Amino acid sequence: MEDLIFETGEIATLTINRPKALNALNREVLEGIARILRDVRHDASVRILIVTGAGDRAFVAGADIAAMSEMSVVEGQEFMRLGHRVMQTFEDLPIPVIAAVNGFALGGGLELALACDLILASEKARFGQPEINLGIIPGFGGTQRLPHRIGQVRARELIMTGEMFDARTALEWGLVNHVVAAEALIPETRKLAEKIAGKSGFALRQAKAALRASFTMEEDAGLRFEQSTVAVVFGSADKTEGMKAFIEKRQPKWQHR
Ligand code: DAK
Repeated sequence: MEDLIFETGEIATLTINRPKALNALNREVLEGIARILRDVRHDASVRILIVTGAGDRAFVAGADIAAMSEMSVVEGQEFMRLGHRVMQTFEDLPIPVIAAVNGFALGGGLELALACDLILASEKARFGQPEINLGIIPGFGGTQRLPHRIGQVRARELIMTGEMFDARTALEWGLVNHVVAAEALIPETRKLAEKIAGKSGFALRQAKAALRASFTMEEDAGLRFEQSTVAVVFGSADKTEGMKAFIEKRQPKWQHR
């Protein structure tokens, strides 16, 4: 599919490739992403996934407005379900996902970034939930994930005004992990990905699942989930190796990649 470029490997990269429409998400693109994520889930050789947008203007400028303008209520609901499923699949992937935000991340584009584990932004990145300006509201999880990440106070203002904010503000608000020069975005994202790819894949999987519980569970249930998850990690070969390597003052050799 031309609108998506997938480069596999230990560090795989998925590029949304519709630069003429600022990489807006239509049904075909979302279905294509769903297929790629299904393959990634079953491919043990992929250890980290990077998601980015083609061109130098946009990560993803939102759901495709031209396509949505033609949709009936029923079609709109199908589209919304598809979008939600894709965002949840990113969150449920057993490997870390890093969004490399190279430009506009608006509406469904910000929602896509919010479904990733980490976000690196270029200095040119601009974020926002401008749906209110189209007479709608965020439809791919933004009303839930945005307040979770940046707090109710800021999320309410952003969703009600539709205003954009820049990369420095996103950093200050704790939405993005790092802001880098535009030309350094992909190299820096890969550097971070390599650092994480050097860890135990099993421990990373459990960490991701436990972190997700902080979003999906009440605190008490989440704390119990962590206890049972850490018990599983304690039984792993990588726990034995990690601690042995520390005591022997050498680098660990992970079994679970
Ligand atoms: N969809 C489709 N095309 C888009 C687009 C989008 N979201 N954003 C930009 N484009 C297209 C433009 O139409 C233009 O196409 P041509 O006219 O060249 O054919 C091309 O990309 C370049 O854009 P501009 O000419 O507008 O470029 P500017 O530099 O002047 O402005 C901009 C850049 C990012 C500020 C502007 O393009 C813009 O405001 N874009 C729209 C951003 C936006 O509103 N995004 C949120 C979309 S709504 C739901 C399901 C999902 C959702 C909600 C509900 N249910 C089914 C209920 C999610 C909604 C959204 O994501």
